[in-house]
Amino acid sequence: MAVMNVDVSVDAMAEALLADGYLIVEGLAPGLTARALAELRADIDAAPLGHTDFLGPRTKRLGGLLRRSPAVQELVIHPAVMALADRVLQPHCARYQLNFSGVMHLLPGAGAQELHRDGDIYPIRHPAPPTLMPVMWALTDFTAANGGTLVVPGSHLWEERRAPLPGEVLSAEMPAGSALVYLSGTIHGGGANVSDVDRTGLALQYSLGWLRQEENQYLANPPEVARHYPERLQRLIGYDYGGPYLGFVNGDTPQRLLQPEHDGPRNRTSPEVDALAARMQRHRWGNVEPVPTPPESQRDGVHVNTGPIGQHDTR
Ligand SMILES: O=C(O)CCC(=O)C(=O)O
Repeated sequence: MAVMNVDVSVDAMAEALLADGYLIVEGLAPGLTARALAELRADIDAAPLGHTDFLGPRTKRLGGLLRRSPAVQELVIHPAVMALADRVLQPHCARYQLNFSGVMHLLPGAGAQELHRDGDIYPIRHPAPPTLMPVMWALTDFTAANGGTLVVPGSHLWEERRAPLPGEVLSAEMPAGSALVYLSGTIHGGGANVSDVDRTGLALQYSLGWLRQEENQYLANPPEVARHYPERLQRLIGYDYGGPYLGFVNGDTPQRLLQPEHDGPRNRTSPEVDALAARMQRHRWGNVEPVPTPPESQRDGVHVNTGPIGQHDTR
C-alpha cells in the first residue's frame, strides 16, 4: 500500500496519490481526530442507521459536521490536506471547495459496501481529471477486520467498465489519526466489520469550485453560523467565488455577507481568482462525440436533433 508518514514531502505525497489513486498518511493528526471523536460522540450515538444497502443497515452516518465540532473545522483546513488539494485540484479550477463532511460509523456486523467511484455523482466518464479529492480520517483504528475502507489502487486510470479482481482490492489499515486520501476515480467502499469493535471514519471531501457540492454547505452552515468560522474555512465551504463570475451575491463577493467590514472591491470576480482561472487546465468533456451533419437530402429545415436515439452508450 502507498503508506507514508508525516515526514514525507507533500510533493512526494501528491506524486504517489496521482500515480496510485490513493495515499495513506499515518499519524497525520491524532490529537485532532481524538478531539473530533469526543466532540461528535453524542451525535454519533444518536445517528440513524442506513436505510439502503449502500448506506448500510449497520452503519451510522452523520453530516453537517463543521458546526458540531471545532476539531473538524481544523481538520478541514489541515495544512497537509490543503497542500495536497493545491496539487491535485487547483490545476483544474480557480478555487476548490469543501464538498462533503460526514461520519461513517460501522458497527460490528456491518457488511461490505458496494465498490464505487465518488466521482460518479457527476456525469463525467472515467478516466477523467480529478473532480474530487476525498479524505477519510481514521477516528478509530482502521483494520481489515473492522471494515477499513477497501481501495483499488490504480483504478482511477482504468477504463470505466473494468471491475477489480479480488486480489486487486486492498484494505486501508491505519491507526487512528491517519488519513486515507484518494481521487474521484478511485474505486473504493466501506469494508465489512467482522470484528467486535466499532470503526469510525470521518470523510471530508474537496471538489472543483465550479461543481455543485454534494452536501449543501450553505444550508449546513448558514451565514449566522459561518460568520464565526475562520475566513479560510468560510471561503472553503463556498462563501467565496467558485471562479470568475461564479457564486457572487448582490454582484459582490460573499465575504461581504459574513464580514461587514470587508472592504475589497465590489465585483463579480477578483484579480486573484481571475489569475488562478487563467492558469487552470481546460478540458474537453470526454463523452461528447461529434454528431455528423446528415446529408442535405435528410434535413427538413427545422429538425436539428439529428443524433439517432440509442446510438450512445448510457451505461
Ligand atoms: O466507510 C467507508 O470506509 C467508505 C464509505 C464510502 O465510500 C461511502 O459511503 O461512499
